[in-house]
Amino acid sequence: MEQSKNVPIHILTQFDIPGTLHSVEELKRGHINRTYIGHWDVGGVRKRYIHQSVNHRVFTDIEALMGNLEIVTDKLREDLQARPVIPGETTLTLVRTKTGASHLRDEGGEHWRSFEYIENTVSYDVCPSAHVARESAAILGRFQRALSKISASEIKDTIPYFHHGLRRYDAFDRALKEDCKGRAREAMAEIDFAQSRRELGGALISALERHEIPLRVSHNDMKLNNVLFNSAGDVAICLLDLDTAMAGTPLFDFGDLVRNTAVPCSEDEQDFSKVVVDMELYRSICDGYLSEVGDMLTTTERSLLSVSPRVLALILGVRFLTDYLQGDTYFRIHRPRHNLERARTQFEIVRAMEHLGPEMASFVAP
Ligand code: GN1
Ligand code: MG
Repeated sequence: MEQSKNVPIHILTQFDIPGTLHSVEELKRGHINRTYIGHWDVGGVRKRYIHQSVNHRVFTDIEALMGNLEIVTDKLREDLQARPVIPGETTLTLVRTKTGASHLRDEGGEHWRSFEYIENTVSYDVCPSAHVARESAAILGRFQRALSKISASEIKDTIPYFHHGLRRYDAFDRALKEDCKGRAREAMAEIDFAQSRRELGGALISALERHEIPLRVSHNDMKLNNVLFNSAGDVAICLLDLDTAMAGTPLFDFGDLVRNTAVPCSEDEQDFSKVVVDMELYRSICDGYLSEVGDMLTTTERSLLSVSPRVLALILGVRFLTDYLQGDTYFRIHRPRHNLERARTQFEIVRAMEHLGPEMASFVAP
């Protein structure tokens, strides 16, 4: 059997899949978990399944994580049954073990889980069209609307203070003070940038903590490549990566989607002539999103929509920079200084959006 390195076959074969495992290949995506495709022979037919090892240094409470996943996918399935659906529209389906467990721990302490593979789909790392931008925003809106039926307190925090801009700045301050790898001197420009935008970093979390906007369940990792499209690539049918779905604000998701979808380049693009906000993509995201949740958002939420992409890009940039200063212990990197480059790109996005402030606000004004 062909096999990716580090995959414990004896763990995968304990999942309730009525066939034999033929081969496993790694799906190279994500900075945190490791994801594989298992090819199985099921009654003479080749079938695919997703197998994933959850990064337990990042997700320390696996029971909370898997519990949330069940609550969220049940609610999404309920929503799909309660309204006219788009052909192919679906949600993640967990495959349990033969003894009914949602996950298994291997000898090295990694937690493994499996999902049904959703066939005949495509996803995008870089947004190819206004139509795709609109679709991805609409599926986000449907997700938030469905989850508005559960209270944020029913879901556990899988990573506490995840988009808490002020705490992210505290962690950055500590990393900078320690400078354990002596890297601060080559990151001075980025450090200065981060320090000059501290107030922006706290904008959304302060509104939440002052109860100016409601706490709701949000996805919290709303990247375009977490949206599956149908095989023609023009209809969004499933939202992936539900591990950080927890209490937050829809503004985290709208902001995250805009920062990575309306800026059509890779997250580590170093040619800054490409790091520009495409206003047609932005406008399509606004249209698609508001068509689904326009009547759900409060006036204050709506008035913060246009600033949220800036906040999310800044917080992510600060997280990349912090990880760089700490020696790249959190985000998987593919080359030296990768996290510093990622931080630069996010800060460039913040700059671009600062110039477009009033124009961005005009499409989402309450
Ligand atoms: C991480 O691993 P991935 O790509 O799903 C990170 C997100 C970042 C994203 C940036 C748990 O997500 O917060 O926005 O990288 N996830 C976690 O690409 O930290
Ligand atoms: Mg993720």
